[in-house]
Amino acid sequence: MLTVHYLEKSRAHRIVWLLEELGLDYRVETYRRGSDYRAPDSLKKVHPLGKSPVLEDNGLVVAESGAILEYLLETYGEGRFKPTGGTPEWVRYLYWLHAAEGSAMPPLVMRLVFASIPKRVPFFIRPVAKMISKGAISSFIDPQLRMQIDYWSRELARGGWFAGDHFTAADIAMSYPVEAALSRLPEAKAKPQLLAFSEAIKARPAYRRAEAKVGDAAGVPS
Ligand SMILES: N[C@@H](CCC(=O)N[C@@H](CS)C(=O)NCC(=O)O)C(=O)O
Repeated sequence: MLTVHYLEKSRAHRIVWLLEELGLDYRVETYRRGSDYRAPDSLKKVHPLGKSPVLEDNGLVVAESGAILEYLLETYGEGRFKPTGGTPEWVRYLYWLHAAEGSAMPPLVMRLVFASIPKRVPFFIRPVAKMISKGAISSFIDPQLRMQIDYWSRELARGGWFAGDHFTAADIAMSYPVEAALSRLPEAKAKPQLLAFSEAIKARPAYRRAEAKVGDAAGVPS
């Protein structure tokens, strides 16, 4: 039996979505975030880092979104949702499958952390904390993110999907950064390609089934 360890409002949505695209049977174990937005300690019993997603497949434990997506395609994909090896589309697919966590998510997480700092410090240092947080976001993080969303938009303009003309697991990987950017960065909403991508993924029946399966645990932190 396949089990997805699913932290609410997290990257784990991508795994449930791929399982739905593949038409596999699976169960979802849902974890709630604490008031500090962290995962509960019980996730550390599943994997030492206590992060989500984690996939269990008959006793085998696989962590890290990209590794789980690759594992599922390799084990159950029968060639679906990835371009033929050695083609230019396959090279783009590899890039986006890994860029999602390697390049896209770090500044988005950094933005969320810096934006939350003023709320977490004693009130008398809040004005200074606000200044530092705003400074880091406007001088370092947002310029990086703007560069990224420009690049994502240009790539999507080539064929509608990240690896070209066809939907692949690279689109599943990039869905989380795209949705996070749309909810955290006002400039992202001005990018027609990102809005079209967001609409196109949500129109997929498997995406909607994945949302229905996890109920109120779906979504991204904003
Ligand atoms: N690169 C990892 C990131 C895992 C990760 O940071 N997951 C977040 C959920 S979006 C998490 O578990 N956060 C809770 C915590 O760190 O306590 C992956 O893609 O699997």
